[in-house]
Amino acid sequence: PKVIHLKDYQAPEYLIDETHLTFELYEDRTLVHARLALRRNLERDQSLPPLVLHGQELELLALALDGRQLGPKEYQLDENQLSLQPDSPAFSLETTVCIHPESNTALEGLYKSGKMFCTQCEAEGFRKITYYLDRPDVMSVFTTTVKADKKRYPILLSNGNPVASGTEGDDRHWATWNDPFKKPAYLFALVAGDLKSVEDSFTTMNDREVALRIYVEPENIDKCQHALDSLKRSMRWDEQVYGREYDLDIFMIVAVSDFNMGAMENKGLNIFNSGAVLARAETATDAAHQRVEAIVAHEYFHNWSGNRVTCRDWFQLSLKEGFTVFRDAGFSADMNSATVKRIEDVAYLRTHQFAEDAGPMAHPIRPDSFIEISNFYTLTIYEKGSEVVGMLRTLLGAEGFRQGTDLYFARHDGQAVTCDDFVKAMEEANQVDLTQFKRWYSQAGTPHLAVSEHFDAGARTYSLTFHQSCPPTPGQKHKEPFVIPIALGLLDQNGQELPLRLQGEQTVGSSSRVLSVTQAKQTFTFAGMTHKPLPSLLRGFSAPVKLEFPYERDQLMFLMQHDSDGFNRWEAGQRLAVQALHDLIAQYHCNETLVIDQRLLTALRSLLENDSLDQAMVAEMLSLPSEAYLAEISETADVEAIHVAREFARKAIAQTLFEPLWQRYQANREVSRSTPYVAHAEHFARRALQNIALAYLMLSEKAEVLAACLEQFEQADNMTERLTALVVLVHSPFEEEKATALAWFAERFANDPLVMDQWFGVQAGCPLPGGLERVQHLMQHPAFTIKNPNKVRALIGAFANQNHVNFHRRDGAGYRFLADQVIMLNALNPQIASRQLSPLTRWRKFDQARQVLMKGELERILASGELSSDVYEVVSKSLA
Ligand code: HT7
Ligand code: ZN
Repeated sequence: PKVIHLKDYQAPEYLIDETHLTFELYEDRTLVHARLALRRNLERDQSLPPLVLHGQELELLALALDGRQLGPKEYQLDENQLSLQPDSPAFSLETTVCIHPESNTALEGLYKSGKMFCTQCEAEGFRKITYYLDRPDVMSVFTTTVKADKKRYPILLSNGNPVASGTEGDDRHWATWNDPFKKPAYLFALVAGDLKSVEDSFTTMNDREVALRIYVEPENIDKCQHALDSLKRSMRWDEQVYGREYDLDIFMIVAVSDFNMGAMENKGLNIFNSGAVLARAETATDAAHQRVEAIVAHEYFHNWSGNRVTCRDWFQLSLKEGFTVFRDAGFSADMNSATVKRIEDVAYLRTHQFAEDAGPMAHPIRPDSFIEISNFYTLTIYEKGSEVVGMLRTLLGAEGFRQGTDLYFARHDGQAVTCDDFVKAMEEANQVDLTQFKRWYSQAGTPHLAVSEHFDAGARTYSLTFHQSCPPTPGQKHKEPFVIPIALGLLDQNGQELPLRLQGEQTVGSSSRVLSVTQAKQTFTFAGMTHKPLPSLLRGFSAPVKLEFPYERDQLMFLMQHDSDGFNRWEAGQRLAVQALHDLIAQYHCNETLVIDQRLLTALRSLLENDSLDQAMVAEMLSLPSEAYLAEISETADVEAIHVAREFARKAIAQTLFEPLWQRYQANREVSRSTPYVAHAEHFARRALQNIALAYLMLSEKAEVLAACLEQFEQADNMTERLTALVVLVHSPFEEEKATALAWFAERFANDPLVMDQWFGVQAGCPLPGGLERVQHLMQHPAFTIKNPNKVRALIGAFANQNHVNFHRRDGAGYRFLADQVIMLNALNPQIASRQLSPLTRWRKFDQARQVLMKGELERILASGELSSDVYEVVSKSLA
């Protein structure tokens, strides 16, 4: 397969001003007629080179240039393109192709999800619909007519505004849509189905009425309100926080069951994985409600950051994705608890993105090359990309950042641009030079930041010295220093924040400030320090780095109680827990009796006994670092030791803190029992604490806790409480109750595929022995199908990513199982196949014996026959 390089980018030879499409949808084929108004891109030169259009899996039925049918000698066709020679700088091209959505299992291009037709064109799916310049810097005005059977497909949708509709004979009808905004083909969408909608309207900041519609299959009509409310909140927030107004007369969301990712921001017609839009109390957890809110916002925000201003090429993907994740995180923080949102995002980044950045697929947020762009919808592009935008905001301040985004949107509206253009807007709006900062775009890897301190009592100074380094990543041995914004404060013995003045400064600044670390080694000295302070470093996780500071455990306990930065209070607790867990892992390695550091238990007790704390924060602080995070921070991950140590610590917490946990549990469950479900932050917080308490309490195996758990499972009016009860039962030794609960749940929710996904996920993640056999058995369940990506993620994905002890079985059966699934998926759905591969790519993290087994499976995949470019790229880079 061909490697594509950023350095080879060239502007397009031709542009497409207008795109007129007509789709004739049938059960056994679809005909696509395209009429394109093309012209030479004079930015290149005045010559007339051949026109080379992308096209894959298309059967060409007719081709005409300026109205004249071309004969076979007048064009060249191969697997990936159609070339012909234009004879004037502006011309029209008409094509008719036949495609087969009914047998498209890759879910890219036009395909069928259940009984409905839908599309997924990002990144390069449009070329599976018609011959086209399928690249994001070719932007065109689209007019689309969809023709289909009236009864089967009463709803016919495409981008933009509806302009005409009618019938054709007795059985068929048609609708025409026009999108006045120029857009690249990856934002094209079409939907045809028997759908119902919920409707509302939104009045924009300039008093324009926008119709809002969410289309779903009829049985899901009662699960749309939360998404609709989230959409309205997103629209208002984007006006208030970024000054962005919606532009069309209608905004539509369609929920589909078969979808490779979460959702897609097609202009005016977002297509969503049903799991990212449907939510109601009885069937979706609090986490699912929050996910729906975040994804609805994310896709809506793309209307400006992605659609009005789009990417010049796919190397610039983080321009829209990193920025839009940053925007949706800001929205979620404003709608819920900002600190809890930050904690969740950082925990996720540090566990999963840091692992990616340390693995064989590591790449900068603006990659230099790729084989298959679908493989680059990564945590690095999205989550680290968002962190990079966040660092810009930290360095420039909220106001300067907003001036930068205003300039960016105004300057580039209607254009396809680069990450450099974004940074330039920030520079020019703020009169700053961000040349060094741009290394975050070009260098991969997670920087290490080792910090040391020096207190000089005589001089009354306190110095912090920062050493930054970044490990080599594929193709990048040596790294230049990054600009690392360090938000920090210094605490005195009473936990008070000290005013901060750097040596040489005249005025005393505020008690929290941002230092910019720009050199490999750099010292900052604070003046006026009568006593040695305790530093609170990297507040709010102000940069995506691994920070080391030699904190003593008592200091961490002190920060947990006194730090004014909520994120760092949590962070101190995590550091304390990691140290305590590392003790246990060391004891396990030496075959010693395990003994937990009592200080961790003391710290957690004082959290539980303090009623004035935010319950969501208490729940976060009670959660031990995950096994995946403990593996990520280990040089070599010892799966068994990590699991044993963490389970031992959980049991110690459950035993020592039984009373306060039981009290908190009962109090919160009582409120839950008497309060109808509300999807709101305060209620999320109450249930979060109740549920983590229940998970600890069940480890005691006491009869009264089992009874409470069963009561919660049976009586809860919402999925958050019911699913937690099911999870803790499944993880418990109460075999009879577990089996009864699982059977009852499967029967009760047999007709709800998204709830069945949760049922599969609970069992796939269960760390008790026999996990692989349980998963293999569940693959035979009538509700499971490997053709549905949500099912694959719920069962195979949850097993390989969340069930470490079972997946990493010593005999390698877990690895063999995953490789078998990847080989099968490679033929059906290459994007899903290559995403499922990622646990195997981390083989360097494990002991020698496991490394051999994991590599062996990667080699077996490589030798298994014809591989998609998606799977080939990940496997070959992992073995390199
Ligand atoms: N921009 C969207 C990306 C996407 C996608 C990419 C590859 C294959 C399938 C896909 N479905 C959606 C989603 C987003 O970030 O908003
Ligand atoms: Zn996105």
